[in-house]
Amino acid sequence: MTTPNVAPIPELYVSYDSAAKLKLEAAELFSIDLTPRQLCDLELLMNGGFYPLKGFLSEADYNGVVENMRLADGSLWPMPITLDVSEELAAKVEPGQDVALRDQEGVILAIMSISDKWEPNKALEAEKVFGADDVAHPAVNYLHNTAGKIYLGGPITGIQQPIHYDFRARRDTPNELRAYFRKMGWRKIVAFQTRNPLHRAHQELTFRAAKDAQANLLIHPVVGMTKAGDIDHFTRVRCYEAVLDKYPAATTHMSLLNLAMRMAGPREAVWHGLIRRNHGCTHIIVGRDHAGPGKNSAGEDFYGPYEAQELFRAHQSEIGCEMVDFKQMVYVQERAQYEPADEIEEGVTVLNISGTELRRRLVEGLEIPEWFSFPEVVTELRKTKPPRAQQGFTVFLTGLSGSGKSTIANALMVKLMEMGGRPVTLLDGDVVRKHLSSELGFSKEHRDINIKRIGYVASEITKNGGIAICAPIAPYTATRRAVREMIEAYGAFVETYVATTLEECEKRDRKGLYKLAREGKIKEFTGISDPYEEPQKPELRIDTQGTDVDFCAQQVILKLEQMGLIGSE
Ligand code: PPS
Repeated sequence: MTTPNVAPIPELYVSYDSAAKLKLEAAELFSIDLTPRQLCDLELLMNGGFYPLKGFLSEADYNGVVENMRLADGSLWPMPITLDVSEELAAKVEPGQDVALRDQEGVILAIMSISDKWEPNKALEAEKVFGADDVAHPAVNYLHNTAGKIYLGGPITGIQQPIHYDFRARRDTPNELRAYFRKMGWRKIVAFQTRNPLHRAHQELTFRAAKDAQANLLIHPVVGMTKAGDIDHFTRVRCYEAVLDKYPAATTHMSLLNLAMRMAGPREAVWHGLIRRNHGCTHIIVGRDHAGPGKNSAGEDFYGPYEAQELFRAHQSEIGCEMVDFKQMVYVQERAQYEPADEIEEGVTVLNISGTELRRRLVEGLEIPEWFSFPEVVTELRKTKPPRAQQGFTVFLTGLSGSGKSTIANALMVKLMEMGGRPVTLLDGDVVRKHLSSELGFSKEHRDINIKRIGYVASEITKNGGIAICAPIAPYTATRRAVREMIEAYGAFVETYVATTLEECEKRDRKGLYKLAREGKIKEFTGISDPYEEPQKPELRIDTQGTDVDFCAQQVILKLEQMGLIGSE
């Protein structure tokens, strides 16, 4: 295979002088504020990480990519890189128009010349690209519940790179990496893609992969967007830095990749290969279940364990980056060393700690042996993952109006305050509507905004080690899920369905609202003239009928205890 890192890769940036001028002109244009995912995509579009793309996909390119992983000109590209916007925004722009693309602080990063505007068939995109139209897949969920309805496509003129304040020295554009490899005289480079901390087995396998290929090693972790619940990139980078010292000096390099992953398994592996080729790598390690999204809604894997490797192999020559098999390394106790799992004779003792077991040990503050991970890595992980009983969490009570959410929430708050240790904040439906959401009504759109505000506040409380108790109606599954994702990035989310029936709520009618709703005097009333989607898999379901508040609150306390969220530290 030729060494792809000898020449620079085309970027979409204009020269420094033109950029200043263009920026002034762009200030006059209609602006689009990019979402975090679009910002990640834009960075890699502009710096050549997504070469040969010249901008967000046009409709013809999009159709080709969705259908058969090819741009309209026939080149291989597996992932739709699309600029999704709301219908409202789309109505304000037309093909032929230039728009300014800004980051979340309003800094102008690029100009896009809109060539296409269309409404995509998202169900088809989900089926073809991600393998199923199932919102258990994080990218499909994003597609249906976060992404806008309309796509804009067109070439990009890059003005400046997105700004990063963290780990600047560790971030490289494809051309910076290519230049580094040239300077070091590295001709063969194996990339290791990861979104997890490296433990000893990873260090052994990457080292061995590079040795076998007689190549240098690039640890190339994703720091853009990974899977909800992953360890934050600040912690991970500190862990990677600790592991870097364990490789022989001058053979290994680490660089951070601001990619927004889609967890698309096979297609994602091909995409990762193209991105690494663009960054000057000649090889990439692809393992079992590469970029796997977890289980589908039927509890099965979305992709076969080796599907990613198969698809990669089928397109390897076009990708321009060779696949290196991920050799699973296991620890052999008798010989006190790591060895490839497929080379071990019968009868020896193989030790392993699964990801789930590691999380359990971290959560419960238990020992993590040195043969499994480097002590420096464990120290970093423990700093961000203190035992559960010291972490923040959110109890999210959902149910019909008058179901008893507020009463249980108040009793729960008092009990938790009595226990002490963590600050407790109650975000009751009515109270939130008074202080945070006073301008909102009860349309679906307004309810969603209201719940996302609650979710945001609760996630901040959780992040900072407190307890948030929320008690809104929160009638929509997708919105509750969005809140769960926000919170689970920092701590536990205890969805508690207060399952009082509509008949019972109406019978109690504590605020007299049901009567008014029946008379049509209150519109869009949950349960009467507006939907309530029952939680299918809440952490806890409380039937309030025939029980008193104290007992209901006690059930929550017991659940928290069972989850290790309260109790001994
Ligand atoms: S939502 O859907 O989660 O945003 O609703 P939430 O903010 O929890 O609602 C708070 C209280 O508003 C009263 N109320 C209504 N509820 C439902 N539908 C309509 N149309 C409505 N209008 C007013 C109701 O008393 C809710 O309080 P709770 O504590 O749930 O009884």
